[in-house]
Amino acid sequence: MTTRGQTQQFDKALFKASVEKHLVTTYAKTPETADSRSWYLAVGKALAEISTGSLLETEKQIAEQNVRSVNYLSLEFLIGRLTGNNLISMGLYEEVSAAVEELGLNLTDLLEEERDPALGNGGLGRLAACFMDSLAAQEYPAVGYGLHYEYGLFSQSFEGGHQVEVPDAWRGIEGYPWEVVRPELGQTVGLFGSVETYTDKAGTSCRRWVPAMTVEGVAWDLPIVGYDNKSVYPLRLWECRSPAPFNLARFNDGDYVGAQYGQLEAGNVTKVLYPNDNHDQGKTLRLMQQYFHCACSVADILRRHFAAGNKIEDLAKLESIQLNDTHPTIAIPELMRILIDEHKLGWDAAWAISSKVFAYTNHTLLPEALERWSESLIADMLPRHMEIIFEINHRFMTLVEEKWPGNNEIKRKLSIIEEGQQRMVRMANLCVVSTYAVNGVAALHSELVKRDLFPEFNELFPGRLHNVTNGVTPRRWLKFCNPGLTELVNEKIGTEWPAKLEQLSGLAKFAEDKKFQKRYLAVKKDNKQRFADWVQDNMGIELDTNAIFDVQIKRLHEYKRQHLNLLHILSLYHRLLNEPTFDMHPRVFIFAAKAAPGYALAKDIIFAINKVADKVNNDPRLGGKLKVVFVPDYRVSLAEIIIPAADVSEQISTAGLEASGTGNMKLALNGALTIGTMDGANVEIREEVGDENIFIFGLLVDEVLKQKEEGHDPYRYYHADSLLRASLDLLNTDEFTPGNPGQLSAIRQNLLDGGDPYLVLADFADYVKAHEKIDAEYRDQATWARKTILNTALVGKFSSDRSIRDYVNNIWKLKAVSVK
Ligand code: GPU
Repeated sequence: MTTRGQTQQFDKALFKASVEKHLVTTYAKTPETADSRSWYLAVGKALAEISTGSLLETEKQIAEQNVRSVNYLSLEFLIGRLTGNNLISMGLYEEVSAAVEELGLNLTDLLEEERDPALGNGGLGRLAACFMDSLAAQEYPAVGYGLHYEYGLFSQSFEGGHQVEVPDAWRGIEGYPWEVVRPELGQTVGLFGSVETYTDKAGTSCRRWVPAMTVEGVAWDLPIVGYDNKSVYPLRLWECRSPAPFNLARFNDGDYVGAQYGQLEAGNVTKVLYPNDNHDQGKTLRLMQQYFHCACSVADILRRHFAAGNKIEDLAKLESIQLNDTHPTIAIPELMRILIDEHKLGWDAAWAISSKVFAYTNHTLLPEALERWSESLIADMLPRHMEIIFEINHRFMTLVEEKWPGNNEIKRKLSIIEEGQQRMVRMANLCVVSTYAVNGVAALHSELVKRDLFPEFNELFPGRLHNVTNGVTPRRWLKFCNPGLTELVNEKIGTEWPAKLEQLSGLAKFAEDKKFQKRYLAVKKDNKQRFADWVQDNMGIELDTNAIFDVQIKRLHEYKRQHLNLLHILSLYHRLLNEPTFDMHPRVFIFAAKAAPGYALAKDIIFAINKVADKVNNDPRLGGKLKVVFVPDYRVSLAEIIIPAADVSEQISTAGLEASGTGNMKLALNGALTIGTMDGANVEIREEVGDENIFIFGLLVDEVLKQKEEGHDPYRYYHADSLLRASLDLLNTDEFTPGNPGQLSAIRQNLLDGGDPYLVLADFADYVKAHEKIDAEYRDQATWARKTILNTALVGKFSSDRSIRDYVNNIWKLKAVSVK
């Protein structure tokens, strides 16, 4: 692994001594008795010692310069393993590799001991992690604020093909070596209670919240190490604890268990990450998590602001707060409450600040994902916040009345409060009304936000709605995960590209170069072998690396259409067995996906793919042409070995429903060709790589809308297309569930009698055709090589460094601070 100039002072002997010291004093092992995990922990702690020093120094220098920062508020940060990545950013990969070798250890093996901190569900949480990496790499002052969940996203295993969820104690018993607790940053957070009116010293009548209980927020910092610089930014995660260890009075009364009860309840707030992706569950404890997160984070932002000697009036000049989806929206009324009730600002003065501090990113158009909280729930838990939300809405309705006099229909539509059986607070509406910038996450998505989701808001607040196309960090998603390709790229275009991904375009001129093609394909082959070995070791399935590795890795969701992929596999199975002239290049279909525990159809799809895999992987009639692998427990560290091994990237959502996608970017960067719909960032990937280097199929957004309007009739497709019919009907047999017909029929049922809500059947024929084209083009290895090289060369736009610069230039207006 090649590294850039090291950015930290490094003394090998001192480092080894530090590792051995931590092994003994922190983890109570001797070099003789230590296992691999203890060594990993000790190495992690020795490195964290270096990064924590830099974190404090960065905090100090930024505070001294008193410059504008962004605060990224997110309920999820799916950071993945830190050790390998931080070593690359610190420029210490080779040095530490050599140091641990002298201790008789192998760095690659040690890195495998780290559990992924799975503090997110999928794309939204992973984006937040890439953004923190890019902020630090480019030294734009930032703090990430999240929650210190005791349990991250569940780990997944399969029993008889069914998903089983196991709690994810990501910190282990010893704690995570990279985290450092910051007791001096603790916060107290109120909950429940009532609002009272009182008269202040000046004789003015005021409102204030009297909470019924409080909980404590404990800050844990994880280091976000800047690539090739000296900046280390905090990812600050709040843990909820009870204020006192236990109730002493009751303890002394002898009620020992009852006395600790309060403590158990407070601990529940940050006990576990809600496992829903693109879906709002509306649970009370979730609202409590959101408020706890926001209250601690806003208080910490204000603490920093005042510690640097600033006045409250200058808050919007110095701080921007980015809301990652609506999950942290309650931060808005929380800041208003503090400005009005604690700093005694009038409404207009408070609003002038607050409405210039917050900005909001929308990540979905799916109605079931748009958060709404019942008024009664908010009023109960956060009575003062509910008052403030009503006041924001009241003033907003006045604005709407001015713009569209007498138009009650528009008022009903735009109102933050949704009337009905029980009144609901629409968090997205609250965000659009109360922020200075709203953005979608890909060009198409942002257009749809303007056109379909918030058209009137766009008229009312011209210029507020933006686009910032998502991106991914090239450090983790090329340099770290694909060392073979990294070396090849370095040789051709130098070593600056991990910080300047546009430079990859310099590879385009080698796309036709036979020697380069051979080496590029050899790297791909090695990566396929690395993954095939993993599958052999962990799943006992043998894979042929000459086959096309066709990859769909993402959360399991109907709109992402893993079942369309499955139907295509069934069609190949059917043709191999029934069409004597049918031939295909060997194909391995690779899936990885978690389903939300309560999402029945998603779990049915996992079960069906697993059952089909069992059969086709062991059916001699198929001549080894068809393999299906469902890799359990999808997570960042698995993506790091699947992505470099992929030939084909499945991005097949119903047009208009995938806001952006980011896996599509990682896969193209690593040389997989996309088969995809005109959805999300696929549209922009096509623009960059050219129509001949991507396989686009399916209905366009407006065709989808039209078909839904006119009434989509799945049976029309079923009767007209015999291949589709044969594929669907296989789900009703016991072909894959011997002796148990009907075990897979829920999917068929949903597609035929359930109305096929995601238009799987409408896109099937075109999808099959696109796959036939892939098959033909893969057989011509020179053509394939050119296309895959051009994919790597032409996706430089999708670096999260560029996304962050877009935010900085158009929304946050930050200046970089170079830490000395
Ligand atoms: N996304 Br809302 C999630 O991963 N989870 C969510 O709850 C919501 C959105 C994703 C989008 O589905 C995906 O298209 C996008 O690339 C990603 O957020 C980051 O913007």
